[in-house]
Amino acid sequence: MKSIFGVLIFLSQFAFADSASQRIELNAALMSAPAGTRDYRFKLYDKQKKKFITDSDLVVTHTKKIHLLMYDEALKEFFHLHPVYKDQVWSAPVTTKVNGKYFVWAQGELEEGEDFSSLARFEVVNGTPANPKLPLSDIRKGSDSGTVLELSNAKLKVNQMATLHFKVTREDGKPAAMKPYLGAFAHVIATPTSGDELLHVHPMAGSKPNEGMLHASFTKAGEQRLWIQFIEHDQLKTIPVSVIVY
Ligand SMILES: [Cu+2]
Repeated sequence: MKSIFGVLIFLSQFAFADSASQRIELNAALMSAPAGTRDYRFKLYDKQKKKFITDSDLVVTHTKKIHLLMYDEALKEFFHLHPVYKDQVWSAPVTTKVNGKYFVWAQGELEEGEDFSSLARFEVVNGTPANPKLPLSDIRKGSDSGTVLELSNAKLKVNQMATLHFKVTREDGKPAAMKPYLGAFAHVIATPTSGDELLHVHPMAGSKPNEGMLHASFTKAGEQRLWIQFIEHDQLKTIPVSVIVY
């Protein structure tokens, strides 16, 4: 049995837009760029303190100061980056090949203990055609280079805490070998199809080494994309699945 405290701790990680997210503004150097590799450069402005956030204004969460999450409107392209702070600017190299409008979120925690999750938009042009925006439906199983992830089919209701069991297996029959990624058993990043909300939660390790338990509450009904990231056999896996919230 899980205690309610465990649930609360996981939820408090990075909730949807909250007061600190309104407070911290993501000011990117570029709103649009040709496909290819570039540094995504930005500043974080604290509207309350009326100053830009430096490296020392933040505490480390899941081994990094800032987690930068980027995905396109079709919810197919996905990047989880860790910008570094230098000369008053945060930056992370990113290679985008596919055209489209992207959502970019910078997540972190202020020294005073407030989490923030700040959104900017970015457009990629002159690359391969944008992914079509297709229905996601309920697909709770996916794989990445031989590693298979499956979520249990618990029914999900809007604004209600749900428990999803999380199981990792391998196509070659070997036992799955999970190792923590960025200080967690796995990282789950979820967004509704509108793309403009973000939930970032961490499943707990389960009783078996290849199993976990994910507690999540979705604030919007409809389809949700989930990207699930973990390390298995020393390789980072990123597996997209999707669920429907009623
Ligand atoms: Cu995470």
